Amino acid sequence: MNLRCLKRFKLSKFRLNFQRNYASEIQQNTRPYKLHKLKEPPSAKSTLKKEEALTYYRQMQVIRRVEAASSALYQAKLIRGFCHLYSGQEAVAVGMKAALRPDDKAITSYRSHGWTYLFGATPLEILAEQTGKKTGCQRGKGGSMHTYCKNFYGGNGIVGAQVPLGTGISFALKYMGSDAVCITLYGDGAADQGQIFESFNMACLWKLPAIFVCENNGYSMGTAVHRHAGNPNFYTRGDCLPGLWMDGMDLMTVKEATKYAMKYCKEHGPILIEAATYRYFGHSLSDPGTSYRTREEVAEVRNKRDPITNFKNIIVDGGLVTEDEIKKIDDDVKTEVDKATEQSKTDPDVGVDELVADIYSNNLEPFIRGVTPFQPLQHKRIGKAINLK
Ligand SMILES: Cc1ncc(C[n+]2csc(CCOP(=O)(O)OP(=O)(O)O)c2C)c(N)n1
Ligand SMILES: [Mg+2]
Repeated sequence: MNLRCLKRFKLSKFRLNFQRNYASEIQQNTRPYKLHKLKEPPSAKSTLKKEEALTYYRQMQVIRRVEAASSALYQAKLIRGFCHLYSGQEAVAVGMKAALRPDDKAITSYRSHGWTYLFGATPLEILAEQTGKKTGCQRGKGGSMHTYCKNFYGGNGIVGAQVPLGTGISFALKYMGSDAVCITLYGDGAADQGQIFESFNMACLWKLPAIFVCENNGYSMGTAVHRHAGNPNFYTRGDCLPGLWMDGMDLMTVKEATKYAMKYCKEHGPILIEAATYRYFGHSLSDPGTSYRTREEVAEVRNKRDPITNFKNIIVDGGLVTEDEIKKIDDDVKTEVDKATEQSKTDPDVGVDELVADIYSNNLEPFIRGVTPFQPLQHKRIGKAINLK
Protein backbone atom coordinates (compact mmCIF):
# COMPACT_ATOMS: atom_id res chain seq x y z
CA MET A 1 0.00 0.00 0.00
CA ASN A 2 1.51 3.39 -0.94
CA LEU A 3 1.41 6.40 1.39
CA ARG A 4 -1.65 7.99 -0.23
CA CYS A 5 -3.62 4.76 -0.04
CA LEU A 6 -2.56 4.29 3.57
CA LYS A 7 -3.74 7.78 4.51
CA ARG A 8 -7.05 7.21 2.75
CA PHE A 9 -7.43 3.84 4.50
CA LYS A 10 -6.75 5.41 7.91
CA LEU A 11 -9.21 8.20 7.22
CA SER A 12 -11.98 5.80 6.19
CA LYS A 13 -11.26 3.72 9.29
CA PHE A 14 -11.50 6.86 11.40
CA ARG A 15 -14.83 7.77 9.76
CA LEU A 16 -16.13 4.29 10.30
CA ASN A 17 -15.16 4.36 13.98
CA PHE A 18 -16.72 7.76 14.32
CA GLN A 19 -19.96 6.44 12.84
CA ARG A 20 -19.70 3.26 14.85
CA ASN A 21 -19.64 5.12 18.15
CA TYR A 22 -22.68 7.06 17.17
CA ALA A 23 -25.60 4.60 17.25
CA SER A 24 -27.46 4.17 20.53
CA GLU A 25 -29.79 1.58 19.00
CA ILE A 26 -29.99 -0.45 15.81
CA GLN A 27 -32.61 -2.38 13.92
CA GLN A 28 -31.76 -5.93 13.02
CA ASN A 29 -33.61 -8.23 10.64
CA THR A 30 -34.67 -11.44 12.33
CA ARG A 31 -33.99 -14.68 10.45
CA PRO A 32 -36.93 -16.33 8.69
CA TYR A 33 -39.26 -18.39 10.87
CA LYS A 34 -41.27 -21.46 9.88
CA LEU A 35 -44.86 -21.65 11.06
CA HIS A 36 -47.20 -24.50 11.88
CA LYS A 37 -50.89 -23.69 12.49
CA LEU A 38 -49.97 -20.02 13.01
CA LYS A 39 -51.12 -17.19 10.76
CA GLU A 40 -48.56 -14.44 11.43
CA PRO A 41 -44.80 -14.83 11.99
CA PRO A 42 -42.94 -12.96 14.76
CA SER A 43 -41.57 -9.54 13.88
CA ALA A 44 -39.15 -9.41 10.95
CA LYS A 45 -37.24 -6.63 12.71
CA SER A 46 -35.82 -6.29 16.19
CA THR A 47 -34.58 -3.16 17.92
CA LEU A 48 -31.44 -3.41 19.99
CA LYS A 49 -30.24 -0.72 22.40
CA LYS A 50 -26.59 -0.31 23.27
CA GLU A 51 -27.02 -1.31 26.93
CA GLU A 52 -28.94 -4.43 25.91
CA ALA A 53 -26.24 -5.37 23.41
CA LEU A 54 -23.53 -5.09 26.08
CA THR A 55 -25.61 -7.14 28.53
CA TYR A 56 -26.47 -9.95 26.11
CA TYR A 57 -22.91 -10.19 24.80
CA ARG A 58 -21.57 -10.38 28.35
CA GLN A 59 -24.13 -13.01 29.37
CA MET A 60 -23.22 -15.25 26.43
CA GLN A 61 -19.51 -14.88 27.18
CA VAL A 62 -20.02 -15.72 30.87
CA ILE A 63 -21.94 -18.86 29.95
CA ARG A 64 -19.24 -19.96 27.52
CA ARG A 65 -16.40 -19.28 29.97
CA VAL A 66 -18.17 -21.02 32.85
CA GLU A 67 -18.59 -24.08 30.64
CA ALA A 68 -14.92 -23.99 29.62
CA ALA A 69 -14.01 -23.76 33.32
CA SER A 70 -16.36 -26.68 34.11
CA SER A 71 -14.61 -28.73 31.45
CA ALA A 72 -11.16 -27.94 32.93
CA LEU A 73 -12.34 -28.77 36.47
CA TYR A 74 -13.79 -32.03 35.19
CA GLN A 75 -10.52 -32.96 33.44
CA ALA A 76 -8.73 -32.24 36.73
CA LYS A 77 -11.19 -34.63 38.43
CA LEU A 78 -12.45 -31.86 40.70
CA ILE A 79 -15.92 -32.27 39.19
CA ARG A 80 -17.13 -35.86 39.32
CA GLY A 81 -20.19 -37.58 37.88
CA PHE A 82 -22.16 -36.22 34.95
CA CYS A 83 -21.50 -32.83 33.45
CA HIS A 84 -23.30 -31.55 30.35
CA LEU A 85 -22.21 -28.29 28.76
CA TYR A 86 -24.24 -25.65 26.91
CA SER A 87 -21.47 -24.17 24.70
CA GLY A 88 -22.88 -23.36 21.26
CA GLN A 89 -26.46 -23.01 22.54
CA GLU A 90 -26.03 -19.68 24.40
CA ALA A 91 -28.25 -17.58 22.12
CA VAL A 92 -31.28 -19.70 22.98
CA ALA A 93 -31.06 -19.05 26.71
CA VAL A 94 -29.92 -15.42 26.53
CA GLY A 95 -32.41 -14.54 23.76
CA MET A 96 -35.34 -16.12 25.59
CA LYS A 97 -34.43 -14.67 28.98
CA ALA A 98 -34.14 -11.23 27.35
CA ALA A 99 -37.86 -11.36 26.55
CA LEU A 100 -39.03 -12.67 29.94
CA ARG A 101 -40.40 -10.53 32.76
CA PRO A 102 -39.12 -10.92 36.34
CA ASP A 103 -41.88 -13.35 37.42
CA ASP A 104 -41.76 -15.67 34.40
CA LYS A 105 -40.46 -19.21 35.02
CA ALA A 106 -38.29 -21.76 33.25
CA ILE A 107 -37.36 -25.40 33.60
CA THR A 108 -34.90 -27.44 31.55
CA SER A 109 -32.92 -30.67 31.32
CA TYR A 110 -29.51 -31.49 32.81
CA ARG A 111 -27.90 -28.93 30.43
CA SER A 112 -28.74 -26.24 32.92
CA HIS A 113 -25.72 -24.11 33.89
CA GLY A 114 -26.44 -21.26 31.50
CA TRP A 115 -30.07 -20.97 32.51
CA THR A 116 -29.17 -21.04 36.19
CA TYR A 117 -26.77 -18.15 35.66
CA LEU A 118 -29.38 -16.11 33.78
CA PHE A 119 -31.90 -16.59 36.59
CA GLY A 120 -29.47 -15.21 39.15
CA ALA A 121 -26.74 -17.64 40.19
CA THR A 122 -23.16 -16.34 40.01
CA PRO A 123 -20.33 -18.12 38.15
CA LEU A 124 -18.89 -19.10 41.56
CA GLU A 125 -22.21 -20.57 42.70
CA ILE A 126 -22.41 -22.68 39.52
CA LEU A 127 -18.81 -23.86 39.61
CA ALA A 128 -18.74 -24.49 43.37
CA GLU A 129 -21.98 -26.45 43.05
CA GLN A 130 -20.21 -28.79 40.68
CA THR A 131 -17.10 -29.15 42.86
CA GLY A 132 -19.39 -29.96 45.83
CA LYS A 133 -18.62 -26.88 47.92
CA LYS A 134 -20.79 -25.06 50.41
CA THR A 135 -20.73 -21.94 48.25
CA GLY A 136 -22.53 -23.80 45.45
CA CYS A 137 -26.03 -22.64 44.53
CA GLN A 138 -27.46 -25.76 46.21
CA ARG A 139 -24.73 -25.91 48.87
CA GLY A 140 -22.95 -28.48 46.71
CA LYS A 141 -25.65 -31.09 47.08
CA GLY A 142 -27.17 -30.93 43.61
CA GLY A 143 -24.13 -31.02 41.35
CA SER A 144 -24.02 -30.19 37.66
CA MET A 145 -27.46 -31.53 36.72
CA HIS A 146 -29.48 -30.15 39.65
CA THR A 147 -29.11 -26.39 39.78
CA TYR A 148 -31.98 -24.10 40.75
CA CYS A 149 -32.74 -20.55 41.76
CA LYS A 150 -35.73 -18.30 42.11
CA ASN A 151 -38.16 -18.90 39.21
CA PHE A 152 -35.85 -21.52 37.71
CA TYR A 153 -36.86 -25.11 38.42
CA GLY A 154 -33.70 -26.93 37.31
CA GLY A 155 -31.69 -28.93 36.22
CA ASN A 156 -33.49 -32.34 35.66
CA GLY A 157 -31.58 -35.55 34.97
CA ILE A 158 -34.28 -37.81 33.55
CA VAL A 159 -34.76 -37.14 29.86
CA GLY A 160 -38.11 -35.45 29.25
CA ALA A 161 -39.20 -35.55 32.91
CA GLN A 162 -39.10 -31.77 33.18
CA VAL A 163 -41.88 -31.44 30.59
CA PRO A 164 -44.76 -32.63 32.84
CA LEU A 165 -43.18 -30.62 35.67
CA GLY A 166 -43.12 -27.48 33.53
CA THR A 167 -46.70 -28.14 32.49
CA GLY A 168 -47.56 -28.32 36.19
CA ILE A 169 -45.86 -24.98 36.78
CA SER A 170 -47.91 -23.47 33.95
CA PHE A 171 -51.03 -24.99 35.50
CA ALA A 172 -50.15 -23.48 38.89
CA LEU A 173 -49.66 -20.06 37.30
CA LYS A 174 -53.09 -20.18 35.70
CA TYR A 175 -54.70 -21.61 38.84
CA MET A 176 -53.26 -18.83 40.98
CA GLY A 177 -54.28 -16.13 38.52
CA SER A 178 -50.69 -15.11 37.77
CA ASP A 179 -49.80 -13.26 34.60
CA ALA A 180 -46.51 -15.16 34.28
CA VAL A 181 -45.63 -17.85 31.73
CA CYS A 182 -43.40 -20.91 32.02
CA ILE A 183 -40.81 -21.95 29.45
CA THR A 184 -40.26 -25.69 29.39
CA LEU A 185 -37.20 -26.84 27.44
CA TYR A 186 -36.30 -30.31 26.24
CA GLY A 187 -33.99 -31.85 23.63
CA ASP A 188 -34.58 -33.41 20.24
CA GLY A 189 -33.92 -36.82 21.83
CA ALA A 190 -36.60 -36.23 24.45
CA ALA A 191 -39.10 -35.22 21.78
CA ASP A 192 -40.22 -38.79 21.09
CA GLN A 193 -41.22 -39.57 24.65
CA GLY A 194 -44.84 -40.31 25.55
CA GLN A 195 -44.89 -37.97 28.54
CA ILE A 196 -44.21 -35.03 26.22
CA PHE A 197 -47.45 -35.68 24.30
CA GLU A 198 -49.43 -36.22 27.49
CA SER A 199 -48.17 -32.85 28.69
CA PHE A 200 -49.10 -31.17 25.40
CA ASN A 201 -52.58 -32.61 25.69
CA MET A 202 -53.18 -31.27 29.20
CA ALA A 203 -51.70 -27.90 28.31
CA CYS A 204 -53.97 -27.67 25.24
CA LEU A 205 -57.03 -28.78 27.10
CA TRP A 206 -56.58 -26.23 29.88
CA LYS A 207 -55.07 -23.47 27.70
CA LEU A 208 -52.09 -23.14 29.99
CA PRO A 209 -49.53 -20.31 29.75
CA ALA A 210 -46.90 -22.76 28.52
CA ILE A 211 -44.11 -22.26 26.00
CA PHE A 212 -42.57 -25.60 25.13
CA VAL A 213 -39.14 -25.33 23.53
CA CYS A 214 -37.42 -28.19 21.76
CA GLU A 215 -33.71 -27.37 21.60
CA ASN A 216 -32.70 -29.30 18.52
CA ASN A 217 -28.91 -29.47 18.77
CA GLY A 218 -28.74 -32.23 16.18
CA TYR A 219 -27.97 -35.14 18.49
CA SER A 220 -29.42 -37.25 21.24
CA MET A 221 -26.21 -38.41 22.91
CA GLY A 222 -24.46 -40.05 19.92
CA THR A 223 -27.56 -40.45 17.73
CA ALA A 224 -28.16 -37.90 14.99
CA VAL A 225 -31.69 -36.55 14.50
CA HIS A 226 -32.21 -38.34 11.17
CA ARG A 227 -31.53 -41.65 12.94
CA HIS A 228 -33.90 -41.14 15.90
CA ALA A 229 -36.81 -38.99 14.74
CA GLY A 230 -39.56 -40.22 12.39
CA ASN A 231 -40.55 -36.59 11.91
CA PRO A 232 -37.55 -34.30 12.40
CA ASN A 233 -39.67 -31.12 12.17
CA PHE A 234 -40.10 -30.87 15.90
CA TYR A 235 -42.12 -27.65 15.74
CA THR A 236 -44.91 -29.54 13.92
CA ARG A 237 -45.20 -32.34 16.44
CA GLY A 238 -47.48 -30.79 19.04
CA ASP A 239 -50.74 -32.09 17.49
CA CYS A 240 -53.12 -29.42 18.81
CA LEU A 241 -50.24 -27.05 19.60
CA PRO A 242 -49.22 -24.46 17.01
CA GLY A 243 -45.51 -24.49 16.27
CA LEU A 244 -42.75 -22.08 15.40
CA TRP A 245 -39.29 -22.91 14.06
CA MET A 246 -36.51 -20.41 14.77
CA ASP A 247 -32.78 -20.14 14.16
CA GLY A 248 -31.51 -20.63 17.69
CA MET A 249 -28.06 -19.31 16.80
CA ASP A 250 -29.34 -15.75 16.34
CA LEU A 251 -30.12 -14.03 19.61
CA MET A 252 -32.53 -11.37 18.33
CA THR A 253 -34.45 -13.95 16.28
CA VAL A 254 -34.87 -15.91 19.52
CA LYS A 255 -35.90 -12.83 21.49
CA GLU A 256 -38.60 -11.80 19.00
CA ALA A 257 -39.93 -15.38 18.85
CA THR A 258 -40.16 -15.46 22.63
CA LYS A 259 -42.02 -12.14 22.81
CA TYR A 260 -44.41 -13.49 20.20
CA ALA A 261 -44.87 -16.80 22.06
CA MET A 262 -45.53 -15.03 25.37
CA LYS A 263 -48.26 -12.94 23.80
CA TYR A 264 -49.68 -15.95 21.99
CA CYS A 265 -49.87 -18.21 25.00
CA LYS A 266 -51.51 -15.57 27.18
CA GLU A 267 -54.21 -15.09 24.54
CA HIS A 268 -54.70 -18.60 23.18
CA GLY A 269 -52.80 -21.18 25.26
CA PRO A 270 -49.67 -23.23 24.74
CA ILE A 271 -47.25 -22.97 21.84
CA LEU A 272 -44.30 -25.09 20.73
CA ILE A 273 -41.01 -23.63 19.52
CA GLU A 274 -38.17 -25.54 17.88
CA ALA A 275 -34.78 -23.87 18.33
CA ALA A 276 -32.25 -24.99 15.74
CA THR A 277 -28.93 -25.01 17.56
CA TYR A 278 -25.73 -26.99 18.08
CA ARG A 279 -23.53 -28.20 20.91
CA TYR A 280 -19.74 -27.99 20.67
CA PHE A 281 -18.73 -30.38 23.43
CA GLY A 282 -19.70 -34.05 23.48
CA HIS A 283 -23.01 -35.07 25.01
CA SER A 284 -21.44 -35.02 28.47
CA LEU A 285 -17.82 -34.62 29.42
CA SER A 286 -17.31 -38.37 29.32
CA ASP A 287 -18.11 -38.26 25.58
CA PRO A 288 -15.38 -36.89 23.30
CA GLY A 289 -18.14 -36.19 20.78
CA THR A 290 -16.16 -37.24 17.74
CA SER A 291 -17.29 -40.79 16.95
CA TYR A 292 -20.71 -39.84 15.57
CA ARG A 293 -19.77 -36.54 13.92
CA THR A 294 -16.61 -35.19 12.32
CA ARG A 295 -14.28 -32.57 13.76
CA GLU A 296 -14.85 -30.68 10.50
CA GLU A 297 -18.58 -30.48 11.19
CA VAL A 298 -17.98 -28.92 14.61
CA ALA A 299 -15.35 -26.56 13.21
CA GLU A 300 -17.70 -25.45 10.45
CA VAL A 301 -20.45 -24.51 12.92
CA ARG A 302 -17.93 -22.64 15.07
CA ASN A 303 -16.68 -20.73 12.03
CA LYS A 304 -19.96 -20.01 10.31
CA ARG A 305 -22.81 -20.13 12.83
CA ASP A 306 -21.35 -19.37 16.25
CA PRO A 307 -23.96 -17.39 18.24
CA ILE A 308 -21.44 -15.18 20.04
CA THR A 309 -19.38 -14.26 16.98
CA ASN A 310 -22.60 -13.69 15.05
CA PHE A 311 -23.95 -11.30 17.69
CA LYS A 312 -20.62 -9.53 18.06
CA ASN A 313 -20.46 -8.90 14.30
CA ILE A 314 -23.97 -7.47 14.32
CA ILE A 315 -23.36 -5.05 17.17
CA VAL A 316 -19.88 -3.97 16.05
CA ASP A 317 -20.70 -3.65 12.35
CA GLY A 318 -23.95 -1.88 13.24
CA GLY A 319 -21.95 0.77 15.09
CA LEU A 320 -23.58 0.04 18.45
CA VAL A 321 -20.54 -1.25 20.31
CA THR A 322 -16.81 -0.74 19.70
CA GLU A 323 -14.11 -3.40 19.49
CA ASP A 324 -12.61 -1.86 22.66
CA GLU A 325 -15.87 -2.34 24.56
CA ILE A 326 -15.99 -5.96 23.41
CA LYS A 327 -12.41 -6.51 24.53
CA LYS A 328 -13.15 -4.99 27.94
CA ILE A 329 -16.09 -7.35 28.44
CA ASP A 330 -13.97 -10.33 27.34
CA ASP A 331 -11.21 -9.37 29.79
CA ASP A 332 -13.62 -8.71 32.69
CA VAL A 333 -15.46 -11.99 32.15
CA LYS A 334 -12.20 -13.92 31.98
CA THR A 335 -11.00 -12.34 35.24
CA GLU A 336 -14.31 -13.02 37.00
CA VAL A 337 -14.60 -16.65 35.87
CA ASP A 338 -10.90 -17.40 36.55
CA LYS A 339 -11.31 -16.07 40.09
CA ALA A 340 -14.50 -18.10 40.61
CA THR A 341 -12.77 -21.22 39.27
CA GLU A 342 -9.92 -20.91 41.77
CA GLN A 343 -12.35 -20.27 44.61
CA SER A 344 -14.45 -23.29 43.62
CA LYS A 345 -11.37 -25.42 44.29
CA THR A 346 -10.61 -24.07 47.76
CA ASP A 347 -13.97 -23.23 49.35
CA PRO A 348 -15.03 -25.64 52.14
CA ASP A 349 -16.55 -28.99 51.23
CA VAL A 350 -20.07 -29.91 52.26
CA GLY A 351 -19.84 -31.72 55.61
CA VAL A 352 -21.19 -35.21 56.28
CA ASP A 353 -23.52 -33.55 58.81
CA GLU A 354 -25.42 -32.17 55.82
CA LEU A 355 -26.12 -35.58 54.37
CA VAL A 356 -29.69 -35.67 55.66
CA ALA A 357 -30.21 -31.95 56.08
CA ASP A 358 -32.79 -29.88 54.25
CA ILE A 359 -34.60 -32.87 52.81
CA TYR A 360 -37.96 -31.36 53.83
CA SER A 361 -38.71 -27.67 53.95
CA ASN A 362 -41.09 -28.35 56.82
CA ASN A 363 -40.07 -31.56 58.50
CA LEU A 364 -42.93 -33.21 60.40
CA GLU A 365 -40.91 -36.12 61.76
CA PRO A 366 -37.60 -35.79 63.61
CA PHE A 367 -35.97 -38.77 61.92
CA ILE A 368 -35.46 -39.76 58.31
CA ARG A 369 -37.42 -42.95 57.82
CA GLY A 370 -36.14 -46.11 56.22
CA VAL A 371 -32.46 -45.30 55.78
CA THR A 372 -30.68 -47.16 58.59
CA PRO A 373 -33.12 -49.11 60.71
CA PHE A 374 -30.74 -49.49 63.66
CA GLN A 375 -29.61 -45.90 63.82
CA PRO A 376 -32.21 -43.53 62.45
CA LEU A 377 -30.77 -40.32 61.06
CA GLN A 378 -32.06 -37.09 62.47
CA HIS A 379 -33.38 -34.54 60.02
CA LYS A 380 -31.64 -31.19 60.22
CA ARG A 381 -32.44 -27.82 58.84
CA ILE A 382 -29.12 -26.21 57.97
CA GLY A 383 -29.97 -23.57 55.45
CA LYS A 384 -31.90 -22.94 52.36
CA ALA A 385 -30.61 -25.26 49.67
CA ILE A 386 -32.35 -23.02 47.18
CA ASN A 387 -31.40 -19.40 47.34
CA LEU A 388 -34.57 -17.38 46.83
CA LYS A 389 -32.88 -13.99 46.69
C1 LIG B 1 -35.47 -41.57 30.69
C2 LIG B 1 -34.03 -41.48 30.32
N1 LIG B 1 -33.55 -42.25 29.32
C3 LIG B 1 -32.25 -42.17 28.97
C4 LIG B 1 -31.39 -41.33 29.65
C5 LIG B 1 -29.95 -41.23 29.21
N2 LIG B 1 -29.79 -39.99 28.44
C6 LIG B 1 -29.32 -38.89 29.02
S1 LIG B 1 -29.29 -37.62 27.97
C7 LIG B 1 -29.87 -38.53 26.69
C8 LIG B 1 -30.05 -37.92 25.33
C9 LIG B 1 -31.01 -36.79 25.28
O1 LIG B 1 -30.80 -36.02 24.10
P1 LIG B 1 -31.58 -34.69 23.82
O2 LIG B 1 -32.96 -34.79 24.34
O3 LIG B 1 -31.42 -34.39 22.39
O4 LIG B 1 -30.85 -33.58 24.71
P2 LIG B 1 -29.37 -33.01 24.60
O5 LIG B 1 -28.52 -33.91 25.44
O6 LIG B 1 -28.98 -33.01 23.18
O7 LIG B 1 -29.43 -31.64 25.19
C10 LIG B 1 -30.10 -39.83 27.10
C11 LIG B 1 -30.60 -40.90 26.22
C12 LIG B 1 -31.93 -40.56 30.72
N3 LIG B 1 -31.18 -39.71 31.40
N4 LIG B 1 -33.24 -40.64 31.02
MG1 LIG C 1 -30.12 -33.09 21.44
